Amino acid sequence: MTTDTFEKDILKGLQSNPKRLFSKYFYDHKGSALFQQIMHLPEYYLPACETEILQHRAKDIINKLPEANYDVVELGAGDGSKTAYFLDAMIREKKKVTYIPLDISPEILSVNEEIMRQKLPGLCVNPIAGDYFETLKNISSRKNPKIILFLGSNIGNFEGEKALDFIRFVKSFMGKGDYFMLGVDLKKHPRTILAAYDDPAGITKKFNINLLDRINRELNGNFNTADFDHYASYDPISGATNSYLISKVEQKVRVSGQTLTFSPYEAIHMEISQKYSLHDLDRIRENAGFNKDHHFTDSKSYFSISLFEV
Ligand code: AVI
Repeated sequence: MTTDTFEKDILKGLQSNPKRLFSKYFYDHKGSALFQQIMHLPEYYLPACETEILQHRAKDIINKLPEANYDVVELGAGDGSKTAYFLDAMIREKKKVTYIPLDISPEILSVNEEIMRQKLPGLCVNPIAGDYFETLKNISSRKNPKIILFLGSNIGNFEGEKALDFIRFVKSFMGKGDYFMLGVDLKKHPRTILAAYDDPAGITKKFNINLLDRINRELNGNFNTADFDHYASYDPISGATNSYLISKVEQKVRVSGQTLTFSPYEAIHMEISQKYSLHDLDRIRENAGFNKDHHFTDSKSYFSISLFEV
């Protein structure tokens, strides 16, 4: 990503009505560290639920996979520490696996390789650094059947129809006998969801505010972050969790030489974290053109790892 794209996206978003920013820009160095803190918050139940499924339901998932050899391709793999549980189970079930983690960050892929070397010595790991919208092309020519992993509820950060577009895009690189394995946060009690995005320690607020700090640093901005508050809402009908920053006062802010005006209590939409029911997932699977699906949930039914079969 060039500074140009960042600048264009930020200015366009802040000049729109309603104002908006893009959560993909949360993850600079400080934002990534704050996200790690979020992952350890007691209210942010998602990682624990997904890990429970990967640890305790891996065998049930593998029972649905008929072939002996698989390429396991992971989109936005990060350090792969959760995925290691699934790969370990694959090996125990005598599957021959090549693990292909895709991530924008070469540094995190080195950490991923090291974790796999320690936890699963002998596993064949072929990392590919770059934007997975580009690097996915490299895997369609491979001969082994594929399991494409997209974990961590990352699908929830796509707005509306874009989630379905993305799943269709991934499917265009898949063939008969391949599987898409999607980690999805499920609809549940609204208060449980809201608490995950409005933690009392204020880490999620810092995570959102950090994007204003980033704009100040990289785009010569002068946001006074104390003049903004964080607000999250959850709509139990649509399943949309939306995060906003609210301007507490009327103010003018300069970014990249442009003046932006905020009315009192004007909101900037920061992020959507969409929640799905299993029924919603069945519909998405069908609309994306997959044949069948299987859902594997944790003991509280908070989270699903759903397997879509081509
Ligand atoms: C990365 N993504 C799945 C997280 C989510 O739950 O939407 C990002 C996040 N935003 C606030 N807390 C966590």
